[in-house]
Amino acid sequence: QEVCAKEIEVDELDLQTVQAPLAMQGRLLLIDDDDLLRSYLVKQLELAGYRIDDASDVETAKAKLRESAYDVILLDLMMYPQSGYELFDFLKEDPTLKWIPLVVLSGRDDLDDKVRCLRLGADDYVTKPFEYEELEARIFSLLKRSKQFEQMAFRDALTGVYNRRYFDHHLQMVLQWVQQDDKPISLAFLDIDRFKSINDTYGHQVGDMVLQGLGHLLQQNLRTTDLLARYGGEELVILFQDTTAEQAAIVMHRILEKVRVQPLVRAEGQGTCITFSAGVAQWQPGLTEKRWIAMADDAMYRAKQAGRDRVVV
Ligand code: GH3
Ligand code: MG
Ligand code: MG
Ligand code: MG
Repeated sequence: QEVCAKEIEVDELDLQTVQAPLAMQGRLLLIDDDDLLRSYLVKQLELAGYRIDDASDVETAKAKLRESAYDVILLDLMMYPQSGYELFDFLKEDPTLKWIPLVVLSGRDDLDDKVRCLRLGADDYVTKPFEYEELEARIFSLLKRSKQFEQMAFRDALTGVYNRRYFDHHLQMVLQWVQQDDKPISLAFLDIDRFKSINDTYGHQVGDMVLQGLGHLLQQNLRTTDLLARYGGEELVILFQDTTAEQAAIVMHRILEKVRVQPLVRAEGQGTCITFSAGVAQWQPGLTEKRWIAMADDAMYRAKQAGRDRVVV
């Protein structure tokens, strides 16, 4: 049965992506040991629409940076026991963190500090005391740039989810952190079942919409600490922080139950549902990146072999 592309209506409920104002898309991390300044800035920036986390020392900041994705970092220099400078190396060594715009908030209006910070990778240097309006405007401007950069370098153009490049970088870093941490961490590989027949039946444009719809649905059903990326054509991968394989499988299964009945695309008033096969693998001490991916991929292959439309651990 042939369906003309013009007759395809994207399910509005599923695909309507309301573009939030820029501030609302911005997630900030504020690192400062001054409690008063911190609570003031958190309050002001939240009112302006930003999502903001804060930390009063470098170690706490590192932990937060490992857990969540931030768009702009605000960093105080004079802190105890570690100065703000201690964070520069940590950021520089990470292929994804090093791109996050960094604003230094410093009490020192000192030429040496300014030059040193900018050379080390800071994007801006603001001297305390500052006017809130000016700081906010600087954050806004950096955010605009970083959103554009992220879109081009780290996002998949079709679905908007992270791309393979970002995923590979991120996984590399996660494996360095995971050695020091005893929280479980799991990987899920997902491959759409018989996707070729969707393309053959409805055309590539509908196939593309199905991919977009699936990306959107996954994003809505995952936590912000879970990382979703497009690994290949119709293969997606999810990295679950602080999650065992069994817990990840439950999440994947819940999503599978949704896509079975919830049309991602409507063609001629008729909804097209899909199924997928997924494989889950939990990281174990000694596992390399490659082996870990292979384990999740093997589990996914077993799901296909067993008849598709299922999740295998
Ligand atoms: P299986 O259940 O075994 O996974 O069957 P399948 O048809 O999904 O698998 P196969 O690997 O044979 O085909 C994958 C198809 O996905 C072929 C390719 O045309 C399609 N595909 C890959 N990327 C895209 C894309 O970006 N858009 C569209 N529309 N199709 C894509
Ligand atoms: Mg200080
Ligand atoms: Mg495939
Ligand atoms: Mg497939």
